[in-house]
Amino acid sequence: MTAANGALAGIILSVGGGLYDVHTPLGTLRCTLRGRLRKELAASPERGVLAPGQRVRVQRIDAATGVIEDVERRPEEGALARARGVRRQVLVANLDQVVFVFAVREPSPRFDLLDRYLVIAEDADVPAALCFNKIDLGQPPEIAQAIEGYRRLGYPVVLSSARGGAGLAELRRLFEGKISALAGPSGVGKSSLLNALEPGLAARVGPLTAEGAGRHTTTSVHLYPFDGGYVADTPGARWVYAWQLDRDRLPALFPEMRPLLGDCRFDDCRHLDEPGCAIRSAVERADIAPQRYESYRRLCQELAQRER
Ligand SMILES: Nc1nc2c(ncn2[C@@H]2O[C@H](COP(=O)(O)OP(=O)(O)OP(=O)(O)O)[C@@H](O)[C@H]2O)c(=O)[nH]1
Ligand SMILES: [Mg+2]
Ligand SMILES: [Zn+2]
Repeated sequence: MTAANGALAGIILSVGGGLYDVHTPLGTLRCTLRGRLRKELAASPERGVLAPGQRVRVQRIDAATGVIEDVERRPEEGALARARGVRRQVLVANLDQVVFVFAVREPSPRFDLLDRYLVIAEDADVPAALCFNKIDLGQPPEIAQAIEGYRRLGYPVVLSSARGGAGLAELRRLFEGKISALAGPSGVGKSSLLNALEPGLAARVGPLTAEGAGRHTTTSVHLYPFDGGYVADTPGARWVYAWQLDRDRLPALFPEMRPLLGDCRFDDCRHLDEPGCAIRSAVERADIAPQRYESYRRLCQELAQRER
């Protein structure tokens, strides 16, 4: 708890205006950065800003405030990041898992976006789980079928309703003792799920508008202490970006492709139009879902364009 130098171990919950809310064994403290640390961080690729989830050491000033003295340096482990110009911005650090949330209806799930999220999680080596919310609205059969496909790939799947309470116990078990982030498009019910698990946890819930973005939707990443762990609510939609993804690595980021990767006729097969491609044969046999393969093709093209 309290170290020899009097500093407290803590974890950053939120960041804003140069201030950091840090959860410590003595409560949540609003902290500034020690000048020396600020200078050190300014030279880092993250541009001097620490992310929620980051473990730090804090010198307490009084019951409500403190100063961050030190940072535990493992910024790449379990981090979800987005590109910001040429810089990289870590949105959440230190994650044990990311839970991608979609709605079964209103809005309908965009599986191409889900595949993009999954690739980014695989690339970052953050375990992924899926949550399909709003099942009180009923599941269209083709959606239910697609969801089963993801379950077969090995991703844990929770069907939930923030409104009716279905799946909440399962989500609670999923979150217990871990640092988790909820990510997904706007309006699927991420904040609502957190509030259903613990009233007031993520107070701002937005109405679903025509554009899918309500006035009160989540705008910044905030980590909440929850059941011995932490859960992050992240802003909707497009913040996840395939940051410097290596195109050669892409096939290995699709779990259903991994076991087949040595089986193509050509060692440098991109699994697009080459003869003797084991991946395309698997798609033809329906061992790989055509929709997943489409996502692969799309991401592959996108990365090729960016390499140019
Ligand atoms: N029918 C139904 N509606 C829900 C459910 N969960 C959330 N909603 C509604 O969906 C809308 C969006 O919910 P939010 O919790 O704000 O969604 P969000 O994912 O946090 O959205 P962003 O903060 O914009 O990313 C609100 O009008 C909620 O009342 C659910 O399980 N069933
Ligand atoms: Mg929200
Ligand atoms: Zn191939």
